[in-house]
Amino acid sequence: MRPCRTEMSTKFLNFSCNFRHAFVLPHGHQVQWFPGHMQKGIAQLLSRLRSIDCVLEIHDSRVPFSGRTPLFKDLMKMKAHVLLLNKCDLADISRKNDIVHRLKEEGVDKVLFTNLTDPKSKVIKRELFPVIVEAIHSKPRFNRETSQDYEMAVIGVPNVGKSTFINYVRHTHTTMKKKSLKVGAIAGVTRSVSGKIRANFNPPVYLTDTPGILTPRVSDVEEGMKLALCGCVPDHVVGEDLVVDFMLYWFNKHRDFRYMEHFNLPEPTDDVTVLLNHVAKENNFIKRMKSIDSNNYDYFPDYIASARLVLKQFREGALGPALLDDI
Ligand SMILES: Nc1nc2c(ncn2[C@@H]2O[C@H](COP(=O)(O)OP(=O)(O)OP(=O)(O)O)[C@@H](O)[C@H]2O)c(=O)[nH]1
Ligand SMILES: [Mg+2]
Repeated sequence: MRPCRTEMSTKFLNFSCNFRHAFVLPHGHQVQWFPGHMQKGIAQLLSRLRSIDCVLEIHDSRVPFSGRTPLFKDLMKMKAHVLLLNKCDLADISRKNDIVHRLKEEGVDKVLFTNLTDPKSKVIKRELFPVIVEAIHSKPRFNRETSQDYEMAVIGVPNVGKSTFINYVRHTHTTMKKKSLKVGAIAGVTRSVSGKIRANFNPPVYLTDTPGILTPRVSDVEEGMKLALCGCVPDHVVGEDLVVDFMLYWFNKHRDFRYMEHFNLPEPTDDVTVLLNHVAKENNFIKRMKSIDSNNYDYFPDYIASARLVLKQFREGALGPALLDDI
């Protein structure tokens, strides 16, 4: 029988005394990704704001409280706002009510949890439009007061599922079955603000896709690393091995040793090279390099290949559902 989480945690508790209490980035490293398309996207979004009735913010439900760009919090005060916590198939949302409660305290009134891998999502089919319409009518629409149609901008940090959401809604609520937007499992697929995309006939609803936008400088290291772990920042920006190191730190900090069982490690570790070495050995990830002093080849464990595999498995939920923020 597999040991349960608490059994495992107790068994290895003495290991945890020596684990890190804070995550520190190596000197010269920072979580910073603000390419030109984000700056352009912000300008395009702001120029369209007059015709927008509601901002639909999509965020990753594994980090319900951290990583939201400050610009979105400002937009939330100006426009009707609905927060979709997406990818809830990968998140531990057993304390859903507590999450909603805390978000309410932060001024976020309308929250929906979505899983866009579920082709029969009841939330998208039944709950979404009534919640949006209610949000829109709870705020003045100014120049759009008499307008019969609803226009929304879909905003959020990169790789949270904004384009997937628009394709999904369009597919569910209209007869236009062709996918209109490009999606992908890496951050930064959408590079500019789209035109209006019809997403419903009655009432007429139009959605505008936007590029994922991050804050120019993420000052809180752990907040930035959580985004990186969820894939909202491209791996090369921080470094795959560093992102895995953060994952290890996070699991150990919460006395959650499921990584040990998943990767077949004999005991918990706080040293990322131990994990990467082990994964390299198990998967035969070997790097061949020519020696400088002889014509022979030297063989090393391929840490980058190992780190990519670990991250892929974490992000696909193979280690189980995660909630990276404390409630
Ligand atoms: N597991 C899971 N994956 C999802 C979900 N929604 C979207 N994805 C995946 O997340 C990845 C990113 O989706 P996109 O729609 O391209 O994300 P985006 O927010 O438009 O990303 P940018 O254009 O880079 O800002 C894709 O591989 C989607 O298949 C979900 O609910 N669950
Ligand atoms: Mg996109």
